[in-house]
Amino acid sequence: MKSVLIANRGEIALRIVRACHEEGLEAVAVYSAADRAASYVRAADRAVPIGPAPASESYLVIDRLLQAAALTGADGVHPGYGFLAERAAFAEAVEGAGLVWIGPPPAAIRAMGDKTEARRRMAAAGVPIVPGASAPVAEPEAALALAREIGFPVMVKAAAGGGGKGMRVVRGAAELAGALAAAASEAGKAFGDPAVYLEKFIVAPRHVEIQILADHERTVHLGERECSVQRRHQKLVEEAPSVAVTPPLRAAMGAAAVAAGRAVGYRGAGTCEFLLGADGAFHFLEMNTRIQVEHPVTELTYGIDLVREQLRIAGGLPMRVAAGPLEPRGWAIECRITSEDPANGFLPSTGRVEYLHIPGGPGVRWDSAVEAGDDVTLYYDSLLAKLIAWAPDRARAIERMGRALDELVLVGVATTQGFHRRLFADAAFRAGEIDIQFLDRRPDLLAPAPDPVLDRDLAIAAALAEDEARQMRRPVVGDGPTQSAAVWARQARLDGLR
Ligand code: MV4
Repeated sequence: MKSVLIANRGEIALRIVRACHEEGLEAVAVYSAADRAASYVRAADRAVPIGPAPASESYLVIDRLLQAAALTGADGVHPGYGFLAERAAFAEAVEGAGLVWIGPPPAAIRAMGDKTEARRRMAAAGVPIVPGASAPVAEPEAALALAREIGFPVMVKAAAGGGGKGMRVVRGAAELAGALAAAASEAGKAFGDPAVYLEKFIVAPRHVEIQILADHERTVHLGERECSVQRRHQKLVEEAPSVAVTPPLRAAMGAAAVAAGRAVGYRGAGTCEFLLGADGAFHFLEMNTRIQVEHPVTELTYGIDLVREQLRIAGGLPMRVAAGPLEPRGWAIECRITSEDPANGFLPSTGRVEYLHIPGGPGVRWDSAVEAGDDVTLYYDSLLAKLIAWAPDRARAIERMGRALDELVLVGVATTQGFHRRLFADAAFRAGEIDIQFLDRRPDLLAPAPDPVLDRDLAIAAALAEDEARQMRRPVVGDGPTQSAAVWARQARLDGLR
């Protein structure tokens, strides 16, 4: 492999460009009309336009991506995350075109994409799954019998699902038929497959996931990431390791994730998601057959560049991971800085990034392709940047993140920065008392507290700025020999204030 086409955009495209360059590979970017001036495009060695702004007409069009590879002579394709990353048909099309697919075998993607098949395969491999059924159920009578066997509360889930769509909690028999119909209808619309199945509902668990890496010889795990701080299935903060995972639990969950990978013939980087109960019991939820957004916290605690390893493995090289048990070193935390407005129910915000000051200094990593002058639109997901802090322990990683959040200045669009500052100052978060319902209990963290003093100061600043802008707009009259020095001086002072 000499040249990699990156079938993605934004921060992950830039992340892959960087890994390609360190591996001595050429990087080929693709871009929609909305991304033609993007930094990741300039960072690549070649770049190919693939269509208009909507992803359905650009980043999701398999033929255009393969044409871009043919045009540039790229011989590998990295899908990043999102878009086509977990479409087995795309992996097959890439391989069918004689290119190297930088991802797991299509059969592994397919096995894990069907949630009931994944459950059957995991159970057979000895991976603990959530108690429940591993075949779809359609009839309310059959579902009721199953639910009574499992015990309420149960969860109705889409067989083709994942990520929270087509999911319903059912607390008693009376709600079951309605939930079954609602979940099936939602699943049909979202995935083109109305099949649903039942699981025991696990109350207030943590979301803990295990990173695995597999080459042609070995399958290893790189410990856990704690991803419980989320809102409506959108992760906001991830950390490694987890306060809830002891070394023996890490070994057990790691062994389960390695068994999961082996059971489907996995290769490359992948992640097994688990629910971890307060009692320390863990249950396999699903496997993500891609590099994930939150991969940097694993990189920083295990000293491994996951994207470079993906490139090596796809190229047939062995992964550069020591034999024998690996251990996390220190603590890493990631904040997802998105263009969502906490003051407005996390509604996506748009606009131009007018000014950007990027945090730096010891232990701080900034993964982003956003720069001042960029327009933030509604065409793609709202992730602007990942701010990652590493330190020898969790308390210091939190201090460091607080400091980095203080340094960050992003003007022009509303972001989640303020939410993150409140979170990192919060006693419960600092004590590690988090589970997947944490933010449901803490609306106070989600929205900024009203601050009359700040509002007054902002009103004064806005009035002064408006007054200044008016003065700037007033034409300077009397230009020519009669122009007085005082007018020139005044104009110069106003220009200097601009
Ligand atoms: C669950 C669950 C509780 N019990 N399954 C959410 C998305 C999908 N990946 C699976 N999800 C869940 N499945 C059982 N049997 C709770 C969730 C869940 C969740 C899981 C991980 C991270 C955040 C979550 C938020 C709400 C619900």
